[in-house]
Amino acid sequence: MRVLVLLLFVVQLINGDRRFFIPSLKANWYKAVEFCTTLDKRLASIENQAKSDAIAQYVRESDKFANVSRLWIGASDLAEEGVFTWLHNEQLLTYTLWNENEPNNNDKKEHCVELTYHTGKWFWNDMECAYDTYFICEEIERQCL
Ligand SMILES: [Ca+2]
Ligand SMILES: [Ca+2]
Repeated sequence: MRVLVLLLFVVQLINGDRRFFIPSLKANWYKAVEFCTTLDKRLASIENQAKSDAIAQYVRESDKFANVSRLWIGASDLAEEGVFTWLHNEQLLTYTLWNENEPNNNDKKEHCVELTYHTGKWFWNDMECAYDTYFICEEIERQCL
């Protein structure tokens, strides 16, 4: 059993965090949602600090980090202005990591949430959904029946 755990740990180290995936293409938020779905995944949600840290680490270790400074995640206020919810369960965001003065609904056009990297950290920003950028998909947890 210990050997197995150790082996899994080593595999995890080699492969990085397999929960997440950043496709090598840019897309608007809607296309990003669709693309993750076609991979049998979903646009990532970030419900807590641990997940936020895991995603930050995944991006840092990915081969795309040099190119990626903005990433769509699966939240928006498309249903009701100013009320941000997670796409997959329509729940209000409880944990948030908004940048200073965000979300600002700039030009009254910003309804989709992106991760943005600057000054060495990731923050959230509301952004125009039509903007083409990278995005992060995550595995969908499945209940064992
Ligand atoms: Ca908005
Ligand atoms: Ca904004």
